[in-house]
Amino acid sequence: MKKRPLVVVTRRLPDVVETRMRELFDARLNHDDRPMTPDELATAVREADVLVPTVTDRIDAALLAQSGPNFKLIANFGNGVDNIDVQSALDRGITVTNTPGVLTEDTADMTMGLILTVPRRIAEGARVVPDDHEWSGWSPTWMLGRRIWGKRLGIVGMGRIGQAVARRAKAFGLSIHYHNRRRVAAHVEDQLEATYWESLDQMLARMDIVSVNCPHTPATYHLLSARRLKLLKKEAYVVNTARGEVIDENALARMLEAGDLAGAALDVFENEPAVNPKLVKLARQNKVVLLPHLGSATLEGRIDMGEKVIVNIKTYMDGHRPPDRVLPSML
Ligand code: 8YV
Repeated sequence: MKKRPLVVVTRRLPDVVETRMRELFDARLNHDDRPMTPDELATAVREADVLVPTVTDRIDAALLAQSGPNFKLIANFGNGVDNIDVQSALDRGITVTNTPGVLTEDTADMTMGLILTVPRRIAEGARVVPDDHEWSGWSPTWMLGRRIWGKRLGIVGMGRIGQAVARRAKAFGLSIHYHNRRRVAAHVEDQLEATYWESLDQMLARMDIVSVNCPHTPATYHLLSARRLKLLKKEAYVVNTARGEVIDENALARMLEAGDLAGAALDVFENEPAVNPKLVKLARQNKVVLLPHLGSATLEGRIDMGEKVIVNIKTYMDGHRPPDRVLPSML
């Protein structure tokens, strides 16, 4: 009988996914409600055939140098693979896969929800529960937010998620603008009525709301730098459901604190799972909305991601190329 591969999963997955994994593999599942420690990850790559990491697990060259003779596959539970040194893995004959396409709509829903909410949530004095636990009665000038209908939305990164955000935002009456490494196909631009900006600087200076939807790569690290953030209008909002590393968080915090930006909503952070204490303080001052990386966090989406992980592992173990193999050229 063929030996079942030892598969180490770094975080708890939906029950239906874990049940299937136990049926198919020698599954070692981490049910502690915390990330695995570096020592635990080192033991995993030393002993396992397959590792299933999530976004906060750093799979770098130093860890991969400790991998054992059986370790051949990193089946990432997630679309973004910036947590993995893909080139080092490939140099060691280790295949990397991810879970593309199944979290697009959920992440776009969350992004659109933040685009709609933030200009109203960060209205002056707006509170979920007023401090005095009773409201001073409705007034025409009470907690005034900002209209988004008719405003300009600048999307940084027009891939699957960026385009899904554009489809939603168009339906809400926003004017769609985007900056991307490459211009998208003309028919896509036409469908979305989207305006391409070759210059990110020029786009940022003219937008009312900016949505970050690009992957984190060496080229996009601090793409929204302190210099670029200063190009934004004071009444502009920033929404980030992509990767925290794309924005210079400290620069953003300084602008929010100084009132040089109307507000922001962040679902991702530079040093996850830690959150910049300056942002936490600003959240208490109602100048920023913070979420703990919930963009794709639906039960259906997590199950779809888990099923893609299982297919990638099974395909690889059957001696075939996994459908979601990641190559450095794709990043
Ligand atoms: C996932 C994400 O939840 O898939 C991604 O790239 O950022 C999230 O939507 C996360 O990766 C889970 O590991």
